[in-house]
Amino acid sequence: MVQTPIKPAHQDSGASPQKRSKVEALKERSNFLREPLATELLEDTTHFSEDAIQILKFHGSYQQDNRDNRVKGAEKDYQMMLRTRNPGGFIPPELYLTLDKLSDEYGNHTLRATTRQGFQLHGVLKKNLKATIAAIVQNLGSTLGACGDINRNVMAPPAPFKNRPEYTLACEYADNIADLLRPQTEAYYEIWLDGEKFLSVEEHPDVVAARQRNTNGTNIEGNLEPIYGTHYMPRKFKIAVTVPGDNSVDAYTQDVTLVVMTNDQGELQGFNILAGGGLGRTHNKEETFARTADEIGYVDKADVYDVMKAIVATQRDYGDRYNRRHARMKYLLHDWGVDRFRQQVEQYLGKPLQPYQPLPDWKFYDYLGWHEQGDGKLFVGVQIDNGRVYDNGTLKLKTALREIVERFNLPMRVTPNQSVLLYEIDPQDKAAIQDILSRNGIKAETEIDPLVRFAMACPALPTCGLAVTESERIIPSILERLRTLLTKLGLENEHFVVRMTGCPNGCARPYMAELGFVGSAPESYQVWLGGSPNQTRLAQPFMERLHENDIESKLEPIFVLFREERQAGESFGDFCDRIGFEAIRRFSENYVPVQDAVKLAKENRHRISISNDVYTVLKAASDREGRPMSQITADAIAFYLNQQAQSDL
Ligand code: SRM
Ligand code: SF4
Repeated sequence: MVQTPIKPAHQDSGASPQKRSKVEALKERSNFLREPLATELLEDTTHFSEDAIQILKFHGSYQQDNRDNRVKGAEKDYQMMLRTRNPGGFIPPELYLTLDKLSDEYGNHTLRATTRQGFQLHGVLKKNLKATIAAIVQNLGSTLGACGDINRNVMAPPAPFKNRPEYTLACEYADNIADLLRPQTEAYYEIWLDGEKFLSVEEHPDVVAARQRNTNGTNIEGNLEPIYGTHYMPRKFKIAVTVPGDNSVDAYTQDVTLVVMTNDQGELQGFNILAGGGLGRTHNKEETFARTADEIGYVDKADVYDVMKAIVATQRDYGDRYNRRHARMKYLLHDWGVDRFRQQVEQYLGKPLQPYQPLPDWKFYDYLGWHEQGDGKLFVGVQIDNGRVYDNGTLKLKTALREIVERFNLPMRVTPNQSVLLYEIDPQDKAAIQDILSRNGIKAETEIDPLVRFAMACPALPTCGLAVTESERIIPSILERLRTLLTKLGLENEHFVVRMTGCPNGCARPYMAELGFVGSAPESYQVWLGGSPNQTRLAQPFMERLHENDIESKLEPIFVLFREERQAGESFGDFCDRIGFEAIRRFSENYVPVQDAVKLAKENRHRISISNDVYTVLKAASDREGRPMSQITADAIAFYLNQQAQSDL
């Protein structure tokens, strides 16, 4: 067996010599992702061993337990989570209907749209795992490489515009790059499909040729996995392909983002490259951090697969295989700097990268609601709160999506914001589809509180083994409380990007939010402020532990300062970034809460009479500003007295 040439991390980073991480040895012993998984799958047990769990991840599944059902001394309620790999979020109708059915047959009756445009099934028992994966693959899906130390689901803007070639190109290249970096081992088909190989579409010939081409050591000669080698990647690896100006994919958070560059005729010329983004971190471990990607350069279209291989080879050969906390490519970029990273990529590529080309400003799009597709057909974006597809009282999202896909045979694209777009809609079917949505309680995008619309939360409890706090289950009530608070402060029309996670791993990308909540202790969150509405700037940690009971009292002063000192049109995140945490802290320390101010005013109250006209004006001002009439009166009198004092001078 030809081994991956692993360069010891300590030779590059100056760290002290140490042992390669345990997962490296497991990958090496696994016989290309087979063992001990294949053997343990045949055993009549409820769960896999620690070693098998690591290999299982490469097949798109995590072993979990329902944490709500933990009982001291009893075996955990083991269950598997499955994640699909579907580049650009593409889900053909037969796959959606299969997932929907599997969730009822083997899962917990819900589906979950993820932040990387996939679907997850939760609650699958070990004994049903094979049947579940087999059904997914037989219905044009896959879970191979959705998790594990490997290229993950490749993202692309979900909008299915047919008259904007750059969008079609982004999806096409997301597909092709996913194919290029697909593991070549047959283990997946052997284990889950008894050796039967299903491939939904033929690979593009350029992809096949690029995979075999060994430019300057990008391939491991003689290895079954020419690009990855025996040890696959040091850690997970994430790629997005987008179009200029469309930041629906959170371009700065990926290991690599390619930006499709076209000429005025819409013909593909090449790709801008961003690299080195990543969000996972650990509380109180300063050496771990969220990082935004750097602009690396530009390549002509002919070089796109080779440059992707060059970047992968750089991380494969120089990424840290000793310390998994330091193994993501962002740390290589951080430790080396952009110039050294670029030089290494150029060495594998065999030519220099060209300068990064100017781009328009980035914007975030969620594509909810009805849109023209550009070829006479329509698409509709349907909001899924925090990605959870289920029937809940009068909101019957699961029923609605099933009925629409079943009746109209529509494909969908999962969005990077945990929602879905149904497309290829004949305009004559619009009314019937809208009727199904309305009948099942699904709000039009204009009826959704924008705080809710632009928010995201990770699954956290009860399925995620790493969760410290609630996230998906608590965020609806937190958003409601934020809305009430904002309304009380006269900011009822305000909204900003809120993202929440149950731990610092960053699955709902909270570090790019304008207001991020990151689980830091039971019922408490680290608060991040200052991200931008278009997700181009990293937020910063403002508060280490905010207990969920203290949300109003701690955030009220920040919102009041925002109300008083924002510039025209300035967003909450931009405001926090401009004014700085020092100013926010100073203001918060001296702040008298609105309720207390009212109480104080009541205690020292003396009655005066005013005319009906003045009362009407005062009342209108109070409604408009969301402040008590007593406060406005006090301000007006203070202003008057101040003017008098000035004129007396
Ligand atoms: Fe994630 C681990 C869920 C996107 C960073 N993530 C996990 C696990 C599998 C927990 C575990 O290891 O046991 C979570 C399963 C929870 C559950 O019950 O389902 C989990 N991650 C998710 C999803 C489902 C969150 C969501 O709300 O949709 C997302 C699945 C995406 C997909 O379809 O592939 C998801 N995870 C992300 C993202 C965002 C992204 O990729 O755009 C990040 C931050 C970006 C990044 O990778 O830097 C992310 N997840 C992590 C990390 C920290 C990685 C690191 O570099 O330190 C972990 C833990 C780990 O890998 O050790 C993790
Ligand atoms: Fe689990 Fe943490 Fe990811 Fe949330 S952010 S899903 S708690 S790993």
